[in-house]
Amino acid sequence: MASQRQKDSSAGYQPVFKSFATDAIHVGSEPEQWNSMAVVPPISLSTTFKQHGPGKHAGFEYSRCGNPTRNCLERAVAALDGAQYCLALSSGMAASLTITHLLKSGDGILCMNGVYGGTHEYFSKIAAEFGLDVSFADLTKIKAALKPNTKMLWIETPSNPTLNVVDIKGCADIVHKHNKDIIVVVDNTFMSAYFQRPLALGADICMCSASKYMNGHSDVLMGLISLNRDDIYERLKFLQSALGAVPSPFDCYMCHRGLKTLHVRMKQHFKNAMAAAQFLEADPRVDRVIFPGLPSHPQHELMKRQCTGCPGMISFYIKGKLEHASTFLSSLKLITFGDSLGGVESLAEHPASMSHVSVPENEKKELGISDTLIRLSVGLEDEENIIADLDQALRAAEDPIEK
Ligand code: P1T
Repeated sequence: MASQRQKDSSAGYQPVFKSFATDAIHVGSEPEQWNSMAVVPPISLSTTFKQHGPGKHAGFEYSRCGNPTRNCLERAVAALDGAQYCLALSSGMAASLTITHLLKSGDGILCMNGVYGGTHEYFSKIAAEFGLDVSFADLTKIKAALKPNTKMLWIETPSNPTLNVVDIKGCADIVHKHNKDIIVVVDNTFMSAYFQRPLALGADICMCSASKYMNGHSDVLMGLISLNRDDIYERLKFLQSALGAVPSPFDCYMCHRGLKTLHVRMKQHFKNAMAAAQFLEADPRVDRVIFPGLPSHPQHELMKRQCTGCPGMISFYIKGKLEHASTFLSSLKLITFGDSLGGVESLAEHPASMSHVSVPENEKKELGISDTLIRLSVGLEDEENIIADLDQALRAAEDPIEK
């Protein structure tokens, strides 16, 4: 017990921000915060904490409201996102749910077209039924999409799965000029804190599914919310505890551990993905490759201005029909055919029938989520092995297995 005593549990942590790598490894892991001087933060499993008397406690009361291990993770993420505050939730969707509870019935939420299927489903099938006025729009025409009741703008960049890059600063400036109280939220899942800093670009809230790159090992479900505004933080902190979608101390420990190698992992994801994207772009069996790091990407210049690199996410259209995509996916040997992304192992999925299955057919068509679209999450294996696997699966798909 005594060895797990935390001496400093202040939520209003000031970002250190001297160096990403140094902060990733040290912020939240200061040995001095524990009586034992542990270099690795201990996992505090206790759900309750002894209090001195009514209203008198040492910083923690009940684990849903605050937990030492979660506190360490939140301080680390805040530093990496250039934020004053961070709140950890039990999944990316739990983070989205908690953020939308900032709104009231009748308030408008403007969400960009082409977001993650689960986000689209939550906004259109759940939030809308609870009285939020949900609309989806192409953000290149953002001015026309704003309504008198718009209270929140939801951006996901690059978008899942078509990797559309949105101008965060451009959108935030327009929206805040229209009404400074509109809360601009950026889903930073794909870029991670390492490649993109939405708060520095004018966003009010940066959220992500840490189940992906931030944790990076496909073994934790987590959502993270970072922000600088005191007023929104107070409400979100209340919502985190009142709605109760909090992560376990073990998951907080795991995610905090994953963060310490984020900078190393992201550089290698970028390098491997660039090699795979160049291979696919030169391949006659592929119709079109979407990778923001390639000069052929429509928002390549914007990506270079807004981000410092690209994650391992590539989407491409295989030539042919559904049978060609299916045969490609079932022929992969090294790359795993499965949901999710952002882990050390390469993954491939079929957005039309998996991550975006809930998006209505007409919207999928408009967004380009066709039967031949394949999404890759390029991992950290040797790039030669990844490319060889893509090559052999493309070869197998030349002669597709008819279903
Ligand atoms: O799965 P969860 O941690 O709840 O995160 C939801 C989420 C939010 N935002 C983006 C951009 C996402 O990609 C996701 C989850 N995406 C997948 C599981 C997927 O395969 O695309």
